[in-house]
Amino acid sequence: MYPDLSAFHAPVSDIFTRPSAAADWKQHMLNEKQLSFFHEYGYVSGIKLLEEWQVDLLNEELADIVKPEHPGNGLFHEFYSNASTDADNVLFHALGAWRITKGFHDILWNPAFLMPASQLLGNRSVRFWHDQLFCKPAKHGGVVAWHQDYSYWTRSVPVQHLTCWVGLDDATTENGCLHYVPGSHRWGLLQKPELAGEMEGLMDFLNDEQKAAFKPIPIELKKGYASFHHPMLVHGSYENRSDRPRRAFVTNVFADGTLSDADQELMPGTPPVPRGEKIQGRFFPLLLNVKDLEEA
Ligand SMILES: O=C(O)CCC(=O)C(=O)O
Repeated sequence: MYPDLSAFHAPVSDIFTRPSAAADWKQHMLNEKQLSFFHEYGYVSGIKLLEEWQVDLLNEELADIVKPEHPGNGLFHEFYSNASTDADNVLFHALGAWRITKGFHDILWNPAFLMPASQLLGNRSVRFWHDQLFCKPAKHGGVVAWHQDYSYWTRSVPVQHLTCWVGLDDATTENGCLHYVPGSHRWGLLQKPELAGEMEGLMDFLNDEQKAAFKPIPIELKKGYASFHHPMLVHGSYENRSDRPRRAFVTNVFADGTLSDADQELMPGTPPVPRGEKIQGRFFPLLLNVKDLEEA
């Protein structure tokens, strides 16, 4: 049987160094300006998370696990070689890579990700929700339709979630970078469209005021750089018709103490967490305990 790395709630390699002193954490802190930008607009971008050699390593692992015949494939919670139904608009989308390779496992404990994540969650402990791979091939890469992440996550309450998107390629408007609608995190919960379906599907669910304020901006990022966004922020990405792929790894977390609001499994293939109980256990590890910041 292929080893399931979800058994390990700490790094299993030395790809990322674990901070041993408070200063090691502090170097990754967002400043006041970045924090207030996030609260005002619903995102903050341009945060360096990975060195080039770490990106290369992750891309090597990715090249293996995108193959459906990979021996660890059964560990993915969801796996779509093409999440759209159109061969000319391909979106590779998979959840659960952290269970399969060392790099995608250990990236969850990357201090350069955890420190800002804790700050953006209000200086709270950070618990893992799930990961995602979003990859668009060159020439025929598909869209990710406008959506709010929380519209897919209402089985977990309250809303105290956070998304971190990190590029494994330089992401530009040409190869289908992420776009945000600044300020839309204050629009309340909207209906959820088909993720790899019609780009503009969300428009049917917006009122006139929201339509008028719908002014997306591209988030161009060098590989290894990240963008954090609020769970209610409207975002999406257009096709990739360029000569370059656009690969990305996404980590979704919530503040420790988030509860299940479903009697069914929260993630495919995991035991249910009864409604009203705290989400924790093998598939939802605590990534950062704020107490560790004081003791480091
Ligand atoms: O990578 C993309 O284009 C979409 C990513 C996304 O929807 C997310 O990070 O929540």
